[in-house]
Amino acid sequence: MSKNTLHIPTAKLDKIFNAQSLIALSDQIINSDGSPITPVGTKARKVWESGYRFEDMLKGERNFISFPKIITDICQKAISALTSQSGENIPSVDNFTNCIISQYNKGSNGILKYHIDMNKDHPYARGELRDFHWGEHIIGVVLHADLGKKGARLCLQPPENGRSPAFNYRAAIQIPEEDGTVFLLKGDARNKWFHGVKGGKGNRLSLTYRSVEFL
Ligand SMILES: O=C(O)CCC(=O)C(=O)O
Repeated sequence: MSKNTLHIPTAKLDKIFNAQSLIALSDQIINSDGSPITPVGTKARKVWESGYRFEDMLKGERNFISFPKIITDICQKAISALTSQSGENIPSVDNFTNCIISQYNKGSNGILKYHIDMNKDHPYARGELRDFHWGEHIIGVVLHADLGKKGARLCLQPPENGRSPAFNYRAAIQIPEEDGTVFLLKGDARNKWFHGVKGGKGNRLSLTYRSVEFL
């Protein structure tokens, strides 16, 4: 699994939303009874999830938390950017039925531990076989990048002895990030390599879009 052969298509969005509008954005994610979604996570990483939510699906629930329009619009822009700038052939926006907003606060270690999102060859979560898995294409949009060499960013490393590697920033592939960077995880980058987010000096705000396939 050579670093040189790993292909991670990237693109850049022209117009990006400021941090203020993103706080407003997370407020727009509401439950079906109109109450706001409570973010989950830790002090280092706070997450708002919409669409088919992971924890609900684990319980066998199939309720769908509508995307705020802006979340759908950004997904469409990201698909168009990856298509026009990287020549990618990506399923249409309707296929992306899960979105998380991740707010990373400064920290020194891996804020998001290395993992591989469950896939068709491994539809397991927390050690159990599930009746759904995430689709092949995972789109990331960096709305607010933590700039600089030591900034928080997405890292990828291959497995070590078949397991999750320890964070090694020198060995990792680090995607260069700026506000508006879009990346696509598919193929080996999505299914074989581990990805995670290393902590940085400042904050980072990202959107992750995934499709859900029910078995
Ligand atoms: O924040 C990111 O860019 C990546 C998020 C991610 O990999 C995940 O939530 O599984």
